[in-house]
Amino acid sequence: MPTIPIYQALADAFVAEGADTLFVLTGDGNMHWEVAMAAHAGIRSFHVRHEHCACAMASAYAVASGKVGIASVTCGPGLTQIMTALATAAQAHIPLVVFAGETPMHAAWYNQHIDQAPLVTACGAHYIASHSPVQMLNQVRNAFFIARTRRQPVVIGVPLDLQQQMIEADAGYLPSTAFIPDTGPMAAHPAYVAKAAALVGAARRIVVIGGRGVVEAGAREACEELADRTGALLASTLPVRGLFDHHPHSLGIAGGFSHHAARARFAQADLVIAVGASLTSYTVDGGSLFPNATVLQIDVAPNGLPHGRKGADHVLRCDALEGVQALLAALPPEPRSVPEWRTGDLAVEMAGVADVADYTVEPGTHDPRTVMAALDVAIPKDWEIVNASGHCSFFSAQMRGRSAEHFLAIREFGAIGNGLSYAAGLAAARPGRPVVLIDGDGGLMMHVQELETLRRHGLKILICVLNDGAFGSEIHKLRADGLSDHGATFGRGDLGAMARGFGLNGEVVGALDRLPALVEAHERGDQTTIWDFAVSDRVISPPMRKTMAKQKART
Ligand SMILES: Cc1ncc(C[n+]2csc(CCOP(=O)(O)OP(=O)(O)O)c2C)c(N)n1
Ligand SMILES: [Mg+2]
Repeated sequence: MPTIPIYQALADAFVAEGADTLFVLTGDGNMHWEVAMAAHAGIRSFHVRHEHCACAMASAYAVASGKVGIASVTCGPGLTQIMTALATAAQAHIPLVVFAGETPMHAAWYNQHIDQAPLVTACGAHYIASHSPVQMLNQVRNAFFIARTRRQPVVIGVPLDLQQQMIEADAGYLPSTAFIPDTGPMAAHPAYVAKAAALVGAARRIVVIGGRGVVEAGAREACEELADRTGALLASTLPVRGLFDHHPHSLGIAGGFSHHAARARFAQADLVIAVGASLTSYTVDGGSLFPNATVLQIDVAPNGLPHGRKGADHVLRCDALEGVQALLAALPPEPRSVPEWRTGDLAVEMAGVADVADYTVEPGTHDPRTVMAALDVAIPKDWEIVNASGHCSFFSAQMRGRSAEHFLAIREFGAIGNGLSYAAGLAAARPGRPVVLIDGDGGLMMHVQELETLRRHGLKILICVLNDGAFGSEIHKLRADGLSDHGATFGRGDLGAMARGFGLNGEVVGALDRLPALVEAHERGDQTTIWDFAVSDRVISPPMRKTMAKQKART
């Protein structure tokens, strides 16, 4: 049997697991493995400037491609850099495998040594310390098996001296997919379907909320049929925003980011049917969105206590499509007419601005709502949209008529600074597709070094910055408490000039009527573009107003 270095065998096993795209920053702990990976035909490696971004890009790649995301970092300081991205991936149930080195097994001392396992497990990820040459490839299979079946990030640590040892080349590696049982779709229990049908029969004002499970199961049309049969309205969670936008009785987003017209309807709902949605605190807006509704949940993994709050009143534990179809079969075949609930003017109301509060903006600044409305008109409806974080994300989430498949938002763990990485991961997953990132100035600046990565790898992204010159989320809360906002205000530098400094395109956008021409210019170009919109820091989003009201009530 010929022998090869362990790092080579490890790379071969990753490729056998279907790895095709790698996000990496190299050091002693992973450089040999990375070169062995890159030597495989068909592997694309994105070399980034900060390990956090490798992990965050791989996360977005996994979400956008449906594959396991692959990132790699070196041992010690490389690994400690990815804590935030790892925790986010764990909370978002993103399948990820991170190849990390470990410091040498046989050294008396190594300056980069740290106990890696507790760092990784504290983030909610799984750690595999791979120290046995005999088990080395089995551990790669275990890592991918766990990532795929538990939807959990896994870090494999292999000591860098061990990586150089020789093992027999194994041509018969069987990937983890060969071991995942095919259980078929999960069907609903008939007795529970009958009870669900009775709940639906007794309700008059129903809202069907679709989540990620609807997209994954291909249950969108079935949900619409359920709504049309029962005279219900439709809504979606934020991650699949736009799911029912084309439907005349859609309320858009359910949750803290709801349109004011949707919020008023939700308050009157007497039954919410949550399909493939885990009823997070975001979706139920901390429990305040539909206080008068009974909740029926159709989900493969219903949780009775999501985010510390009561989950559903009745549950169908099954796939989204199976459950909705079973419920439809148990309901009267004739569509029910509920004219007082399905009023004709909903679509007109929803087409209006999501928040109508009156604010006067300072001269030389835009109202972020006006910017987003203009962008929504100027940017073609089928472009990929990445929603980032910060106060401004309320405004950017309000774009309409864009399908859930072309929208990416990973909000778990609540970190800012991921927008660029998520847009890059999405662009890597969908080559040739136009990608738009809408981010705040603070979020963009946190990992601005990745602009260089975008340029070097030719990733073309349109970055729209809602630039309030501040950490908006902080200044509004500080002001509500009567405290100085000096530590969260930075002023509005020229982010267009900054982009040009990176060899990209960019400008400060004043007159919004230039947007159609600017979209055309971006389409013609072959580089990332930054549009810097100076937005007022006086316009406050509804969720922020709610937070501020709570702060004021406290004092
Ligand atoms: C990693 C991390 N650090 C700090 C915070 C606290 N934080 C939440 S929003 C925010 C401001 C973001 O600023 P920007 O991207 O400009 O958006 P804006 O709120 O101004 O619209 C900060 C600092 C966080 N959520 N995550
Ligand atoms: Mg800001």
